[in-house]
Amino acid sequence: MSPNSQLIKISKYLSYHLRHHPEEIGLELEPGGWVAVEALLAAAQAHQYPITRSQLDLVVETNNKQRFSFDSTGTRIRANQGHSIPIDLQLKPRCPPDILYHGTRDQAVESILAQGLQKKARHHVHLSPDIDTARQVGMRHGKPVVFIIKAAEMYQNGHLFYCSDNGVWLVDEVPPEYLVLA
Ligand code: HQG
Repeated sequence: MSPNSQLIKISKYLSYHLRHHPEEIGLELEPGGWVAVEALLAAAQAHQYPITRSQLDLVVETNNKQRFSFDSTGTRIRANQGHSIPIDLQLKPRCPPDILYHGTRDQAVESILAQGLQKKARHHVHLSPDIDTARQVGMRHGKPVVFIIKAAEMYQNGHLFYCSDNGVWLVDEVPPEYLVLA
């Protein structure tokens, strides 16, 4: 296996356990979604998925979407966003840029225009700061379509926005009146 594809596999393993199913390897996430690095490496080892500390460092450093962070002491790790389990990322509300973007598949457009964007299985609706990223997110689901989100207007009307450590903007919902097809 090439070093790169090995790191992608480790990233997927980490996403699965740090965002969705920590209990499958006996982990419990602390407030903020953190887990001790030592506990994570021991749990992975105990479940036939040994990861070295230097492999973990490389994944955190080189991951294409900066999906994971160490805390300031380097002793704890978390996924920056994308969780389905109920954890509080302890992010502070922030003022968003005027416009944000959301990529989806063409088959969802009609329902989104009627109902707005909903968070589905995740904690938040995920919004991208640029149209190219949004298009790539949409491509994961099918033929991509991008919505422009009137973020400043939403913010003025009291909707709270958060920004994850890797630059993904998070909101509870986007009602249809703030959506325009790009
Ligand atoms: C759609 C990846 C019909 C929504 C990405 C999306 C992102 C509706 C899907 C992150 C709807 C949920 C999140 C409605 C929303 N009717 N469809 N009313 N409201 N939807 O995967 O935003 O690789 O939970 O458009 O890069 O695609 O995991 O959300 O298509 O940042 O790090 O319901 O996941 O990052 O899909 O992706 P998802 P998403 P990672």
